[in-house]
Amino acid sequence: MTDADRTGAAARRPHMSHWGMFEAEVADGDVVAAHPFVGDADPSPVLGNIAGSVRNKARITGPAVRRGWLENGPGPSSGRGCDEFVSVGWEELTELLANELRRVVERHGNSAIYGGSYGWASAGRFHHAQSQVHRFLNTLGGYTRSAHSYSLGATGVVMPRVVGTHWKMFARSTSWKIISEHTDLLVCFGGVPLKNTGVNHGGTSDHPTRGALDALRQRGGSIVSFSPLHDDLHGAGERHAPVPGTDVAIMLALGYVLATEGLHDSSFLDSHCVGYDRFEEYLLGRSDGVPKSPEWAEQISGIGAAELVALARRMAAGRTMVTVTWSLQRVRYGEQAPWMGVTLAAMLGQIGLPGGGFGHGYGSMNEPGLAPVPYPLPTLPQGINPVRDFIPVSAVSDMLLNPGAPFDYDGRRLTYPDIRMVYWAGGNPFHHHQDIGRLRRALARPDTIVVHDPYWTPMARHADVVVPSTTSLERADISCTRNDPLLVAMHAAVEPYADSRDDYDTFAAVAAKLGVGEKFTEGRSSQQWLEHLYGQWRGHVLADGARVPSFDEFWNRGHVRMRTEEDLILFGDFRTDPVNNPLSTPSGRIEIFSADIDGFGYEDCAGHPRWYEPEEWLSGARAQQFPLHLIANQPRTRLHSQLDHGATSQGSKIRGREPLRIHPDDAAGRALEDGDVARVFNDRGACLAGVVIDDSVRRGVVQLSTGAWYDPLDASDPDSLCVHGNPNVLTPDVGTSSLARGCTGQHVLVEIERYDGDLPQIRAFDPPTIIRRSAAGPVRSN
Ligand SMILES: Nc1nc2c(c(=O)[nH]1)N[C@H]1C(S)=C(S)[C@@H](COP(=O)(O)OP(=O)(O)OC[C@H]3O[C@@H](n4cnc5c(=O)[nH]c(N)nc54)[C@H](O)[C@@H]3O)O[C@H]1N2
Ligand SMILES: Nc1nc2c(c(=O)[nH]1)N[C@H]1C(S)=C(S)[C@@H](COP(=O)(O)OP(=O)(O)OC[C@H]3O[C@@H](n4cnc5c(=O)[nH]c(N)nc54)[C@H](O)[C@@H]3O)O[C@H]1N2
Ligand SMILES: [Mo]
Repeated sequence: MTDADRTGAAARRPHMSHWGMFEAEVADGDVVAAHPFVGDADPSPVLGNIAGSVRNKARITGPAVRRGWLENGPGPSSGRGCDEFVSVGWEELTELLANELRRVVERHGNSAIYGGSYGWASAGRFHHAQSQVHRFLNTLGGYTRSAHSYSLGATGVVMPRVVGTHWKMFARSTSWKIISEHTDLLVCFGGVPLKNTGVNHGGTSDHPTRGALDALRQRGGSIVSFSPLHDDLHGAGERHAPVPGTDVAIMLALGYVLATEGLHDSSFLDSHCVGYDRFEEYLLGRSDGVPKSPEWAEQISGIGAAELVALARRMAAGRTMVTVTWSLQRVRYGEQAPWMGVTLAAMLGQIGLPGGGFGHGYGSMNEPGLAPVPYPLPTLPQGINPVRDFIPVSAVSDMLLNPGAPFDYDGRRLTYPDIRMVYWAGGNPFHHHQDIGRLRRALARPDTIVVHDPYWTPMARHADVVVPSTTSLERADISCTRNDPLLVAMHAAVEPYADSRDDYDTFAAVAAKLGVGEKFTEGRSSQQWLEHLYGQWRGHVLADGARVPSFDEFWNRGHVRMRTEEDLILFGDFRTDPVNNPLSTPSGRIEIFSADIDGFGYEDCAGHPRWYEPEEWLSGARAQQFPLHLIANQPRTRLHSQLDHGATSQGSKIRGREPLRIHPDDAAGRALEDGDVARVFNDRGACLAGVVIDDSVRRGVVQLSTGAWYDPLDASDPDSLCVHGNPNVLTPDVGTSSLARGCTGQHVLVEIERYDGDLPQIRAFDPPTIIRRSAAGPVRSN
């Protein structure tokens, strides 16, 4: 590629973000507008954050090392997050990184490196930061890894045991086309929030959800939504606002009506499921003396018993799809909601029929409902990790705080390794992890923390070695996902900013210092890798009999269109012939009762779905002290913490703070007015947020989305007030259950009061103090 190609001689270049395909308009070395792809039916407003993101003040301008680490050497330190940084050159940085990696591996072994490095980074198959860091660490002999995701921690472990898979539920879900043509009644737990369908991991060229829901209604179908937020469903529909965290009780009551009125499909339960009898003992109260009746569920959820009876009858009368958003499993006992959702759909007997059955994640991401492509994706090989140690991803603080301690996971007893080095590229634990005070204490433990990021995120500030990465806008890549017809040429829009580098080039240089450069690069430049990965992928498509352009043709045209499977029905083959198309469960069928899970003997996850009272809920003891239920859901105005400084995200802030929505009655009781700043607190921490009074939020519930950059008033205090509104200073770091130990960030109890003190400045986007060495001695800047 020539320099002219890299800087973008043409005014607009095709590019891809996790929230949609666009053309980048460039002026003065930055992207000044992101114009949505013409083929996108409903582009995401999050595109508005891209303008100005390259030359933003929060960018890391060059390699930097924490002063305390540079002066005292590796070791535990509470200076992380408040120390100054020293600016170093690339050669010095490469040398420091290589020496420290060598020291840790030689003295403590590869399992002492935590390389889980969770995070979304950017779209693009080759420069994908997680693939790069994993390949790099594997080249050095491996690392302690992480399993599953913050998105689907509970689902990822429980659903393979129930239906034999977790990813097929979204990647091979019943398509929107089939739903809009066949579904009579869509019953959605968690709604179908359009704000979330803007996003897809790896990118997306179209957003069809809004259109599909409208088409379903036009055909005469109807939608019933359960959510504490009115706007989790767009357009007409029947809305119920339950007490948060009580969906399993509601689903049990719906099942109870089906069972007691003989509306359940016994023959489907016999032919395609195991363990219904065992579950029914519990449902009817024969095993525990408590019938899960609509009256029982009304006490728990606040939804009227008569309404539940009527809904259960309607569900049995037509073609019904039961959907559960991912948020419902990102809570304590999160394994239960998807398991009970499948069980309810199995009782209706429509799993595998057009427009009926079960869905998981409609409205959580764009992917569910989109037709899959039949080809493998171009993928950077990650090599082999010989280290056996791993943790469930959200156990990162547990691991760092408890080296050598045993823990339960999915029927196994594992041990936390003793981590000396934490290596992160493409994620932000201060965004994704719960109980930030505890996280900060955990991050004080290892000898060395390395972070690659384009921006001075709170995680970069807590690092010892800070590596400035390019953003995707500064490099060429290929993007595609398993549920989008387009393979897209991501042209570089601008030159790399300041002294930043592609992660690939950093890893290649450190690998070379350690004598394994060739093993890491296989002798290819980035451009050669793109052509190589394209060539491999092209081979699969050619074998399928389709025409595929050469790399150069593809690059000039901007994208290639692939075949997709439009009429997919989740578990359709299994329904037609369960003997020849069994599920990958021990029985080959849907496991309403799992003998394996039952055999683990966990107190917090039994052998069939059941109701557990969570700690963080409005009817529990904790609510006496903290009487509001905070929903920490995904932000409407950005992806996670990414580009929180962008125009769409900043446009929603109130006096610089993240907006918090509260019902008028709850606001009145606390003398809060629209536009006030409030202190949100519990016994774990506190943050400031901007008050938005809104009756689309249920009484007793407040909503504060994730993603405001952590901004401690006193950076040296792990429990400091966050002045910007990061809800993870409040959330519990407990794990869904002993089965999955998934993330529980969605729910937390809090109290709120008006904040009348002087408003602290927002400093989250200001770089830390950086000492630049000069011949005359150190010079401070920030
Ligand atoms: N309370 C609460 N917490 C939650 C959730 C919740 O519901 N409630 N949801 C959880 C969920 S589902 C998720 S997925 C997580 C998301 O958590 P993360 O994925 O960790 O969040 P992001 O903000 O996307 O972090 C990505 C980081 O990668 C950086 N980056 C982008 N491109 C590149 C690149 O090319 N190279 C490098 N080196 N870095 C790059 C970005 O600047 C950013 O800092 O949050 C979880 N946290
Ligand atoms: N705009 C935008 N879209 C995104 C993301 C983003 O950061 N920004 N992140 C993406 C990622 S990584 C993921 S994993 C998905 C996550 O997808 P989800 O986890 O499904 O998304 P959330 O927005 O956290 O939650 C969906 C809705 O569930 C509702 N809800 C919460 N608790 C309860 C409850 O107890 N009962 C009921 N009935 N409803 C409840 C909330 O009101 C919320 O709006 O979103 C993706 N989409
Ligand atoms: Mo996620």
